[in-house]
Amino acid sequence: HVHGGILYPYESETREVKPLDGLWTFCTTPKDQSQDVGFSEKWFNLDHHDNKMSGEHCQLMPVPASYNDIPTDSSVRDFIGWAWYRKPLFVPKRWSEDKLKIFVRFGSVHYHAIVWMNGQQVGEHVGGHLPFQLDVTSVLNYGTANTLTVAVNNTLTNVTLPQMQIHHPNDTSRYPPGYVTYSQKFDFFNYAGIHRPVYLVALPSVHIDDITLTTTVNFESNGLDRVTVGTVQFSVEHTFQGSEEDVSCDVSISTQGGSIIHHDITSCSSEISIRQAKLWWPRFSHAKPGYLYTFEVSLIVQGIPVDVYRLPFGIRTVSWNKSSLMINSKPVYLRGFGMHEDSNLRGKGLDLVHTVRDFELINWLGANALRTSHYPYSEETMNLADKYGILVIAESPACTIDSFGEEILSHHKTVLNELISRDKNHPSIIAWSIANEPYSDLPQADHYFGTLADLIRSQDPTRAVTFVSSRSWNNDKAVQHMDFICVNRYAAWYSDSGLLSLIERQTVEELKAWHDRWQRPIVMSEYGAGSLSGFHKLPAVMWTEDYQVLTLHKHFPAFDYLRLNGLLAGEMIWNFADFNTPQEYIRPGGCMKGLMTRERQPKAAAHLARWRYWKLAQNT
Ligand code: GCB
Repeated sequence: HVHGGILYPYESETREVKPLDGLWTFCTTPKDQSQDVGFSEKWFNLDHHDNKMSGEHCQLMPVPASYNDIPTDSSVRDFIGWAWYRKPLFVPKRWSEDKLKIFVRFGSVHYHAIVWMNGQQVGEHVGGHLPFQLDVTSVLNYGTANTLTVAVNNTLTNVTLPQMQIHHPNDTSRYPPGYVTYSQKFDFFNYAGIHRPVYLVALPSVHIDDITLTTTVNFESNGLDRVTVGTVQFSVEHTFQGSEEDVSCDVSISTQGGSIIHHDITSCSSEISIRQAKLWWPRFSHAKPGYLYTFEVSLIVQGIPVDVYRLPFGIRTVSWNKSSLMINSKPVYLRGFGMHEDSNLRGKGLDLVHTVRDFELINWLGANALRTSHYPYSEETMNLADKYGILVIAESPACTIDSFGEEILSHHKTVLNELISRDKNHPSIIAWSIANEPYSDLPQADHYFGTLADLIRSQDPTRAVTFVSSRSWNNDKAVQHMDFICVNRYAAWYSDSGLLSLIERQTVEELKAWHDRWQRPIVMSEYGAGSLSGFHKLPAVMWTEDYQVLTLHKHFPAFDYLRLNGLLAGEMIWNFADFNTPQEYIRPGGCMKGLMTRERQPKAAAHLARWRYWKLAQNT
């Protein structure tokens, strides 16, 4: 059902975008009814006089947002199954007169979504973190009212990403008959709903369907000067059915300031050289963000311009050797953190206040990198990473997977294809992470990760392939397929709890062993300690801000030793901010390893990280 390309819905003179965000009707399946009731009673059908999407199980719900934390009732917070959304909308009459193609586009819906327009099913999508768009041209009522209905199921299983287990306890002395419980291995709350913006997108019937841009950088000598030459290879896909000879592309490139530095009418797959190119990287300080050009293309069919799209892009290359990652052939040392899309009340719903605040804080901290742990983040986040000049390890939603059968493998391939197709043009993304902390010591992990690494390389040979291991350097079966290796370790927290004095020795030994065995760049992708904001004790104990500060501080000499000996390519703190998790006795209301509180204010450790990262910024 997913349409070919999935370009970001920018408006242009030929493209109209109508946001559908706002308050929608929202209903969970009533507790005493079967999960199928919405389908058997046809809640999507408008002809019903007794519209079932009203009553006690229904309310108004903001979109985008997770539905879980907005009502005061734990039955919505903990709801598992089919939830229903509905929104009335109008479509102008001129949209039918202009013979447009109309799509409804969802930034993401967690997890399984089925979509109806005016009672007709128009498609579905499985996977909670990536966009999809469905053609609704033939089912819309032009010049009058329409109804959009979405059924969303957040049930996760052994063949979803991430995975979750369903239990049917049969001890009736403790559980009522038919009782079901769920357990998940991944450490973040399974927020659900329509998480990202929803748009109607009106495109010309023949339109630009996809654009792929890749860049290379060369240095030419020009007498005494060295001239930077950026090359942009582009390929523009379109929906014209006739002969390719009738199609051309009017392409221009403009600078950040808006001056046009290249203009040509060419074939839709070609190459452009930019002399004295401004590279996207490095950014010298937080005042100088990543440099973005604009690629503008007008699709010309039989001599007539039909569609215009503008794509921001940066010129840079990514490479690696056995000890370093390199941008534009220069080693770069990553200093950053893993993050989460998570905030108070909104859950995983996109909130641009939070998204921009996060990037302001990333700058304040002096970080240069982040990992989209443990799933693809919003397109808006990726656009901001490009603008702020932050390096991104983009992760697929495979967190802590422990079975590697053909069904999950095939879904994992689909997800990686969708991720690469969405994000391939972002200069910020330097690597694709296949998974976080899988059971990669199992023998099946070899075939599973080998297959996925090959798939990624065939789709995108311009970036590195990695994954995040919590296994050991001598039993991990996935690592052999990677270009660089991410390792998570919690010295003095999950192991040798409270024993801060062991951190330096253990960190050096551990990371050195990985490098010695595999001879690839190593990134410490998680380390840290939980702290309750405002809780202090001296001498420090676990859960105090003081202990978190010392935990980070004790790692720094180890990192410096490794870095200066070519054994470490980056350090990433777990986590940027506190975030919500399932209820567990090791989680006092969430994972508290944030440098920031969940409200995005600094804890003591944030000041230490800031001091460290700005110092590294000067020395590396
Ligand atoms: C990990 C996981 C991360 C958890 C973290 C923790 O290893 O990758 O998802 O949040 O540990 O704090 O337990």
